[in-house]
Amino acid sequence: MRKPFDLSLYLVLDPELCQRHSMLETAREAVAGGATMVQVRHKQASTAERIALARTIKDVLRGTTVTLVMNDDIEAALAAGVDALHIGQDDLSPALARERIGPDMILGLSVNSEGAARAVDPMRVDYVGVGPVFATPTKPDHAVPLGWDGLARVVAACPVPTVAIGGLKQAHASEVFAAGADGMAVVSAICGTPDPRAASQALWERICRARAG
Ligand code: TZP
Ligand code: MG
Repeated sequence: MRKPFDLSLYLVLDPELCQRHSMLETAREAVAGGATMVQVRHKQASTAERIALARTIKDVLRGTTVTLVMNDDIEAALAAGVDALHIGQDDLSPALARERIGPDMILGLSVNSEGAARAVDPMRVDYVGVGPVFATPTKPDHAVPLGWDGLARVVAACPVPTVAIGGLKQAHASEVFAAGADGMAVVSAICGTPDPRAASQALWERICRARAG
C-alpha cells in the first residue's frame, strides 16, 4: 500500500541554492515551517552520495507525515527506502519505473503539456508535477513556461493530483490553487533564503489562506 501524501508545500532541494544551510538543515527547517514533501534533487552527486543524503533526511523526517522523494535515481530511491520516486519525461518510462519500484513506492512524473497530462496512467503514476509556470534560473533547461492559463489547462487534463512548479513564490499561492493544483513546489523560495523555516511558514500561511478562498 502506498502511504498517503500531501502535495501542499513541496520542497525540492537544490545543492547550489542551499549554501547558507546544508540540504539537511534546509529540509529540517522547512519541515518545521510546514513543508509537506521533500525531494532530494542532486544532479551532480553519485548514487552513493544520494543514498547517504536521503538516509540522513529520512532520520530527520522520522515521526512526521512528510513524504521523502528521490529525483530520477531508482537505485538510490530503493536503497535509501524513500517514500517516493520522481521522474521526468526524459527519464525511464513510468511503466518501467513502476515495475522496478514495486507497488508501494509513490511515483511522481513531470509534465509540461496537455498531451503529456492526458497520457498519464493513474494506475502507475500517483501525482504529477506541472511546470514550469514561469521561467526560472533554477532549471536553465526548462520547457516553455505555461503561465496561469496553461497551468489550469494541464491540471484539468491530469487524472491524478498535481503540484505546480517553476518560479513560484509566496505571492503566487492563490493563483496556484485557483488553477486547480493541489500544491506548490518550490526550490529558490525556500533553499537559499536566509531563514528556510520562516520562508516555509510564510508559504504555508499563504497556502492555507488560498485554500480557504
Ligand atoms: N522543474 C521545473 S521548474 C523547476 C523544476 C525542478 C525548478 C523550479 O525552481 P524555482 O526556484 O522554484 O523556480
Ligand atoms: Mg529527471
